[in-house]
Amino acid sequence: MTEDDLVHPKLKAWLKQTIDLCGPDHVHICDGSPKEYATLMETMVAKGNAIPLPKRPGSYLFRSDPSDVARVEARTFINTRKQDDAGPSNNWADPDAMRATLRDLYKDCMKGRTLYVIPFSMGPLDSPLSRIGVEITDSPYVVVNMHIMTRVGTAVLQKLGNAGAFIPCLHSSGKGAGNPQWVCAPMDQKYISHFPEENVIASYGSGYGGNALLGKKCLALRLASAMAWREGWMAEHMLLLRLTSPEGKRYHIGGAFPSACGKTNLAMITPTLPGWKAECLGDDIVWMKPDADGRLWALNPEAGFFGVAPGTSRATNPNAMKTIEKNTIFTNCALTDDGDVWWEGLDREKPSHLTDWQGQSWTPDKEAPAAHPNARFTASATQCPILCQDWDAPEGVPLDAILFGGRRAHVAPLVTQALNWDHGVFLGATLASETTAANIGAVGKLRYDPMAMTPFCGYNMGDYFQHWLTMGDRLGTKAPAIFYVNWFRKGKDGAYLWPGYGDNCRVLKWICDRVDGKVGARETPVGYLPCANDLDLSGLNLAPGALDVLLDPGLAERKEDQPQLEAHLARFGDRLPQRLRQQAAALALCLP
Ligand code: O2Y
Ligand code: MN
Repeated sequence: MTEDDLVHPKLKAWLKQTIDLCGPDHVHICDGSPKEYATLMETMVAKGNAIPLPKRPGSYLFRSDPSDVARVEARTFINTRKQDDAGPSNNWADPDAMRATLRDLYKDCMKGRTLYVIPFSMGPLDSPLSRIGVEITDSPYVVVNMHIMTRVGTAVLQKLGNAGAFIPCLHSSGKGAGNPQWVCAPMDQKYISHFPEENVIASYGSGYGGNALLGKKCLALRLASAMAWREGWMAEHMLLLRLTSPEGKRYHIGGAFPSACGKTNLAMITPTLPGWKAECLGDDIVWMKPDADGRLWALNPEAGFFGVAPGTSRATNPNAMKTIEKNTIFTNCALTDDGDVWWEGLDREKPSHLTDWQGQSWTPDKEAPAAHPNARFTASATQCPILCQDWDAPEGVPLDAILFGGRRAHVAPLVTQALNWDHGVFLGATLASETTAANIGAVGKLRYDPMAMTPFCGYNMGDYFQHWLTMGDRLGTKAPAIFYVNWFRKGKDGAYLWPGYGDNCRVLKWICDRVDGKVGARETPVGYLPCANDLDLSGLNLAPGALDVLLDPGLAERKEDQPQLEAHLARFGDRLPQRLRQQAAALALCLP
């Protein structure tokens, strides 16, 4: 297919304008076929960009430039006409000024390169919830990743017809001259730009992950959250799973967790309780919409996983390990001498020799890790052994429960149920997590990350909180129940009190019982807590006294958090909904 075969006048015009601006040598319109994927990989192998992995059929290792290894929040912008509409959680730039800056950077940036046009759908093509994007990029690495992470190709163009709506997503790795294996621009020239008032995305200077695979964080979260606000649905940073009880009853659970809280592990949980079955519907993004039946229906708009490799192992996530046995793209992992990938946390024994993520010889005496801490795997959802058969059902699945969770050594109990929807929104709005070595910044520092959406909400977060409250009003008694979980509470000796991983199903079971009204609970100012006997702890050897700490509402400790919590809420100024102020006041009154 060539530009001349395109039948959509707006798409044709945008493509022509982009070709004129970026000046590529060639243009390739992606059909999304396996042949296209194979040809691109062959070309990248021939150029030394991709390393085939003989131990994993159809799999390749890529190494990025050391300066281009993660999403760059400092270079991510929301460009609204009024600064206040982007809100305090976003970097803002005036749309006209940003357009002018980008125009200069994009000018002739694709000289000597091929411009790829990637028509993609977020969500199944036959779903009314889905949205179509077209990414133009000069990175073949982006094309192969988009093949896995989204639905790409000719069928999308057919669905678009000659008048369908699409979101233009322009990406260039930038004009950087340094590294021929991974082109990118210096940090101060990187721009991950969103224009929510025009539904346009423009990214320049980074070829990595969320900065470059524009369907994911840029479209499916930042732009989609703003669209959802305008149109009456929700775009959330959540995992989605189905749990089936031994009696065969199904529960669908969404969960919002900041990074380094085990979101992918929970999405692919192997329950330790006999008879319980978990199926994965998604590990990162959920779109939700009230249906005619009054319930909230949920859908994962992605088609793959872009997961963190370090820490993933047969012990922590056996289902992820099976997912990535073949047809997987690895980025910034270490390479073993027999041609496999390796990362910290994969197994107890470190290999005696590796090639590290920067291509250097590595031995265990080296202090620096062999794999980059943000090394990634890209794998199709269809390779997940516990993928739910309804993962691409056009209507999604009806949601029973929403979890919020963070990493807290103290303060937050193992699980609480919100007292009502407004209280649940307050729990989400005050979601806080302690940083780990995997985050940037000091270890153990408390960060508020409302609904785990701080880097991903494409509009003013005060308005986002109000949108959550409004959705609750609309859903009424059919709203999913909201819970707050914390798998990371520690005892006085600094050891974790809860085993986590597959044993988290014990908490999920209590949640399902609460949804069904099968168990009572203890009402406290922070929510309904399980009575000790209602948690199924059969076969579990918790340390003596551990359960008392795990189920302690932590009121005295919360008192210490109060100044930080108040400062966090104050950031939203007069856009903070009155109903959340009331929740904060009610909590403050109950603290010792
Ligand atoms: O560093 C990146 O570009 C990846 S960020 C990411 C990838 C998959 C799922 N979640 C995230 C995130 O930052 O939340
Ligand atoms: Mn994420």
